[in-house]
Amino acid sequence: MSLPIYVIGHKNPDTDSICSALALAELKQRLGVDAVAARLGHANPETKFILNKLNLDLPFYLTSAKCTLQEIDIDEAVTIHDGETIRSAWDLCMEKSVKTLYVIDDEDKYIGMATLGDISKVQMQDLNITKDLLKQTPLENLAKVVKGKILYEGTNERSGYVRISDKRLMERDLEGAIMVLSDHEDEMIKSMGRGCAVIVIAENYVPADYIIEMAKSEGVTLINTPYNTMKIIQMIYRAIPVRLIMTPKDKLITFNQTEFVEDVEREMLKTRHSSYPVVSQDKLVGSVARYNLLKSEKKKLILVDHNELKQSIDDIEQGEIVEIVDHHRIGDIETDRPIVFRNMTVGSTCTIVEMMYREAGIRMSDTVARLVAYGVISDTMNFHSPTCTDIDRNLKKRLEEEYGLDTQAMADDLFQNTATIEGRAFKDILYNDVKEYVLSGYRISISQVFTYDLNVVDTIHDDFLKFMEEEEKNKNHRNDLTLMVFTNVEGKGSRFLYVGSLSKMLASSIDQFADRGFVSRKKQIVPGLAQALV
Ligand SMILES: [Mn+2]
Repeated sequence: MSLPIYVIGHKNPDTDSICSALALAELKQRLGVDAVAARLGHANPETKFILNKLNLDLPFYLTSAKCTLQEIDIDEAVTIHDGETIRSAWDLCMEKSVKTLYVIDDEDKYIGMATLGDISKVQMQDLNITKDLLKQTPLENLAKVVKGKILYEGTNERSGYVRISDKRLMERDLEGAIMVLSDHEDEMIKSMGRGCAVIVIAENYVPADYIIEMAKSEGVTLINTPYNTMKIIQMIYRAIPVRLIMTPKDKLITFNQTEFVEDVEREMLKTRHSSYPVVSQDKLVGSVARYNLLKSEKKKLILVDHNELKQSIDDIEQGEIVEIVDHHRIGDIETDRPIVFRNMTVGSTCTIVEMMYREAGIRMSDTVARLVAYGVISDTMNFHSPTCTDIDRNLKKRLEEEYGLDTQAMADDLFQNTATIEGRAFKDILYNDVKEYVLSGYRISISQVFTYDLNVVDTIHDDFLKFMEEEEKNKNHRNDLTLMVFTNVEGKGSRFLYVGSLSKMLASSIDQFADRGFVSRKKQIVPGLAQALV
């Protein structure tokens, strides 16, 4: 199994990060790379509106960069039903070249493990132990293991002892014994008279009717077999069912296929089995050994629309970053190997992805062209934001001329349907698009929401401030400044609400942001704050 490369946007995904992930994943696929778009959080209503419009499913939610057992190659679990004989178990081990069999019940549920060691022990260990096992062995197993036929099934209880005919036959305790006899009917009569439970008759000898009649009246089982007495004795102990010699699962380590490889590795170090069962809802899905873990690869990741650790998947160090496509400041990510790191000062990541299509000489599909259009419309406030560049405006032209898209109509439709804060929960407004920064040692979080009508902010002003203060109070680690930015969706200015210990100190600077018509968090607000904090 080889895993796809995951193309992921940032946490709290915005439209650009989802659209660019989808568009880049498709480009990679068309270039022959097994890539799949993923996301690191819930899509916002705007993105959902777009995907719905384009008839696309949400990308898959990637929750960890670590691999689980179901994402790496493991071995087939060779299984055997618990009632099977240890002879069948041995044959199966030889046939499949394995030392371990996983035992399942009638419902195919995993119940234990039997190793070659467990099987050979039966032949080597003290007969007293084996006798107890043989006592519990079903009659059908006894017949099966000697390729025999049950001529009559009696009721006598078995002791577990196996006896042959010898000079001292009449001195021995034959009560409940399994007799292995040849064609001597007088021995059969004697054994039955002394209370044996089973007579296994060698070389297909069919006893006379009166023997069968006697068996019926004495409660003795008669089995005949093509084997000779020597072979019968050799085989008879192999009739023991696997369930009697297996180690039950509660005494063993079992892994679930959703467990992480590194946790499995740690658990394995505590024990020294050669392989372990992997289950899903009590059913076996495979067998895992140390070498499976050593051979397993890390998850490969392409980051789009972000390049900072805290904006990416939590355990990113467990994965392998193979490429970054972004339009934000360079952050703190380190890699072991050289990678393609494409960072450009353009309005959206989708803009860069479209360049990559052109560089590869591949025309975007209609759906990808629309994804790219929505991505850039969303990220540049329909080409009005200060982050918008000539490169973005050229893209707009190409989308209109070469792909026949009406970007203004797309933007109107999108914003009218999604850009409103009216009726939205405060929690949703505050946390829908949050970015955290450390500036001059201060923890600052900036939330941004876009809306058609900024006047709505007046109606919620006091309540929203109260809400922000409450939220801060409940945090273990408070921000020095929490800033909520309400921005007109087409870039016609913003309104600001803020709480935190820096509020007083920064109040006049932030008021100026409003006067100066700041709309870009990245290009205007963050640099503005940084300057005010120097
Ligand atoms: Mn972006």
